Amino acid sequence: EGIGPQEYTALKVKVTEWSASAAEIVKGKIEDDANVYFIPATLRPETMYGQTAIFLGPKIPYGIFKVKDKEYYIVTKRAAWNMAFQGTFFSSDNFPMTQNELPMVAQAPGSAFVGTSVSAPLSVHKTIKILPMETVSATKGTGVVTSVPSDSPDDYATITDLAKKAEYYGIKKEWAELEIPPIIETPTYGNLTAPALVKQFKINSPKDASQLALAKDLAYSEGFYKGTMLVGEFKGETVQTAKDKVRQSLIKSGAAFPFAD
Ligand code: A2H
Repeated sequence: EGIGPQEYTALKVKVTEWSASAAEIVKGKIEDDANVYFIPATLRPETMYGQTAIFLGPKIPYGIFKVKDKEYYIVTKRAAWNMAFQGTFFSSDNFPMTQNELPMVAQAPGSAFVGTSVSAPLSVHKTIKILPMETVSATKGTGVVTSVPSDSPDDYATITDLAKKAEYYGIKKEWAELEIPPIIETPTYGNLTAPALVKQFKINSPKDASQLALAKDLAYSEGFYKGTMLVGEFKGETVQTAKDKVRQSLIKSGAAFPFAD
């Protein structure tokens, strides 16, 4: 972490129904039959079966960028600019010279999209919701984070807090209470590594940064070096071998693309 560029997997999470405020924002700017995708950047593609929500920073501005005919991505402007240099959505003849030339059709804070329904590749849940996460960094990845509470202590702490204070966050409690499916078995923490660690470290809030950093390191190394897949195409294989296979499979099917930060 922090050394050299991160090689993420950028996942295409499709909008199926806009929240009321998002519907207002896209009105007249996006064709009714266009496909719009939120693009979370992840370092754990093998956990995508366990996605239960997509997190946006409520105060962070997100752009809706036209990638090609009838296809749009929602990411930070900074991420769209990075993608431009990685050939994600421009051919050489329409390459933007400045950030202002990016094909952005609308811009809104994350809060405007909360409640939007999306369909995430590989998730056991057919539909998941856009939810707010205060700790999202505007300057990392795409600014969009997919929530995998089974294996990410940050995600588990956030989803627990959202369910506890649903009214305060202006969401429906059930959006934060989708079933958490076990994805990876580890010898020390069982099949729900993140909830086990959050409990062990007595983490009560997503802002408990130092304890979460510890839990995150343990979850990552235990999962990567000792984990076994419980679901999906590579069920029974070690995480070490399955990780890149899941990634390649997502990329090959067009559900994801490589993204460096
Ligand atoms: B990971 P690194 Cl299951 N702000 O994906 C905050 N967090 C962000 C982010 C942003 N702008 N962009 C990406 N991330 C998260 C899955 C996952 C992740 C699991 C376990 C651990 C884990 C599901 N969430 O990350 O600082 C994303 O969450 C622990 C490191 O660039 C991404 O991978 O190394 C990871 O942080 C990238 O963090």
